[in-house]
Amino acid sequence: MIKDLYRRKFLEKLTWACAGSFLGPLTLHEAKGKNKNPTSLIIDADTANEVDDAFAIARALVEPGFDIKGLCSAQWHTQANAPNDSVGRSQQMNEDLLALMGKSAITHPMGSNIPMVSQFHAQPSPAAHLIIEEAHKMPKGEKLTVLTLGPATNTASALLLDPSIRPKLRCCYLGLWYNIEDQTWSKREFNTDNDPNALNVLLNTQNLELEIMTATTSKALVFDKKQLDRYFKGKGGIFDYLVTLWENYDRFWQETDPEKKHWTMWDVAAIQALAKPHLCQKKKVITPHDNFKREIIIYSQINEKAMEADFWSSFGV
Ligand SMILES: [Ca+2]
Repeated sequence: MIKDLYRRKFLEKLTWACAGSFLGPLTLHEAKGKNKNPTSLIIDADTANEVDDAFAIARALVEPGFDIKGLCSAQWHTQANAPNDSVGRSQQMNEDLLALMGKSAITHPMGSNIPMVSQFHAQPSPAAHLIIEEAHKMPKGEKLTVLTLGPATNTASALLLDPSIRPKLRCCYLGLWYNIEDQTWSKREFNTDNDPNALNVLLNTQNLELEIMTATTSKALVFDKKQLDRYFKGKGGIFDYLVTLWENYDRFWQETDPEKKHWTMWDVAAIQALAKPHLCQKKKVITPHDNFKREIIIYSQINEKAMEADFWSSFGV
């Protein structure tokens, strides 16, 4: 706990030290790529649980093809060291990231701090209400994309609170394992474990557009610390924030790679799939056997090398 508090305070200091120091070049880079038909997007992230959420959010914030309607915070609780206020930690990091990138004007409501207790009971939160509000604002025939980079608590709650948003939503979920050869699913996966009821709402809602970036597919995207240092280290602002996050995160889950030379960027793969759909292959599959039987989409393959190259170049470094 002391170590965690120390890390938190260190990152807070880093944020304020870096804030505003690298906003100009990002703005210039963004302005070059204005998109006439951007994807209306809400990102919902358990940002503080791991490193890759922050990399993914930073990438999304420089994507000219996105019209970001909100950045929501999500809970997680299944890690041994998960704090009691996990959604508050995610919220704080979301605010830090937005401030560092000059994007604090993007709405950033807090999500639920607890998962759903059943598939029939929503956990109301400002995040769930933003999803409802923005879905209703979408013009006729257009959908709001909601990308969950953590458990789907807020999205599923929005659907339960106001089922009339269903035709206005395209839900993109990061999680689950899927064996393409055997056509079998496994729900023993971090985001799913943190709210299995919420995922079941998405799977069981008839006619809900649902795309899943599985852990099986996204695990192929692995960043190298040498590349991170080459492109970001010493550049200030968001760049050194992400470097520091990588270097200071306590990777309790594995003994291999103790020097943290590599990092699996699951969440970045999910963002890149929306930003650069030509770098992915999709496939129609049937939902898990214990869910309502219907067709959904999975990302079956990604071009991880091209995704990584695009990641670095999107920042103009
Ligand atoms: Ca995440």
